[in-house]
Amino acid sequence: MKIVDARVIVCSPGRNFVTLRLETDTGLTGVGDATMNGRELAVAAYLEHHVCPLLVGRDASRIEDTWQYLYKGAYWRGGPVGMTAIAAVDMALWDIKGKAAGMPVYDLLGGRSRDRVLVYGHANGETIPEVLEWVGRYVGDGYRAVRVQCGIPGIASTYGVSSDKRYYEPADVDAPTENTWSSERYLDFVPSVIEAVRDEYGFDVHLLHDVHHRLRPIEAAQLGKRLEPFRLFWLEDAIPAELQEGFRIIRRHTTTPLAVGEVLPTIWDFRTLIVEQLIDYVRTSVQRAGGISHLRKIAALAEVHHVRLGCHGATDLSPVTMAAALNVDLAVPNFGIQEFMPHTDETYEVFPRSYDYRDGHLDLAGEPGLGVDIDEEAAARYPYRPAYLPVNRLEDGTMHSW
Ligand code: GCO
Ligand code: MG
Repeated sequence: MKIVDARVIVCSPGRNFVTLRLETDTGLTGVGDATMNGRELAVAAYLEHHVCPLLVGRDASRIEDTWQYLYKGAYWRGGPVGMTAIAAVDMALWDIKGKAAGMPVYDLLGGRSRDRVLVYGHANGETIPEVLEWVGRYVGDGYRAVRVQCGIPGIASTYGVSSDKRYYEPADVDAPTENTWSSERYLDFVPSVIEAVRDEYGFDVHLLHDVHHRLRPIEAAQLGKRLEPFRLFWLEDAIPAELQEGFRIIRRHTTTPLAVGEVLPTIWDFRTLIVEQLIDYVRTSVQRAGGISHLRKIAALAEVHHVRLGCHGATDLSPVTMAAALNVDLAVPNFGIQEFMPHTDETYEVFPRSYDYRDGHLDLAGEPGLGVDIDEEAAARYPYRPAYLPVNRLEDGTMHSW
């Protein structure tokens, strides 16, 4: 079965997505997600100029060999652009293999290890009463796990807090927005937010919180310690992910579970974190970490060290990544939780999907392949628009992680 066409489709049904579509001489097609928020065209160009020409004529059934060919063959290995491009190819090839076998990809990965996939939703608000209201709505919608983010008094805008509560979208059209940050104000305030949610809703719902790479290790250690009584499911990206040794400091001081890795693309980026058991959840995604072939190796290393998978699932990962993630989530033994932010109706129009939310969980209908596709005619109605993630400065103007 040979690849006869490899096409990159860039569209913006509410937000930008980059999708790879492969076609084989048998007529079977496969899709992969290559979206990198705020830097979309870099991955599109990498695919168009350096990957697609190499794919035409290759045997579509050789998934692992193609992965190794693109990873080792580039010489300049790793990195988010290259790994996202490889991920798209890998997803599309698993999609084709599943269709050729007449099986959902999770069956090719060993079959279901569970009946459905636990997800968490995003509750946020400018103030504690607004946060409580939104946690209540998620609980009312059946969610068993909710991420909680709140505006910080004295800071004009805060990560994770948006006016559109259902479809959080941090990317801005044209130029990056400048935000201001104060770790001191944040640390003074955020424990009271989580405490208020526990007071109102008790301990029956899992609570999660995302620091979004903003603290120093000792600050993160202090926060983890102060949040212990509220038993978070996880504290996410407490410090920048590249500072792996920093997690030793956090771990030494707190038993609050730690999640990290939505920006980490390879198993080598996770090695120290997993092997030294410095984290509890791996947060990367099929799309960031080189596709299903590579993510399942990360998951297997994590399994050995009793670390669980909690894949990134923000709206900048297309429904193609969500479908691929669900196939992995259903199959691996060490699944923890899946992030889920629903896409807009326009996005679902472009990407017909076979997964659905019900009662705090997502599940796939069991269609052959990944269980998702792209409608190219619909995609053509939503042309690309330049968009950037915000940037962040401290109150004195110093650049800080966003
Ligand atoms: C999350 C993430 C996202 C990122 C976004 C960047 O935990 O969902 O932190 O909200 O900010 O994916 O593109
Ligand atoms: Mg995050």
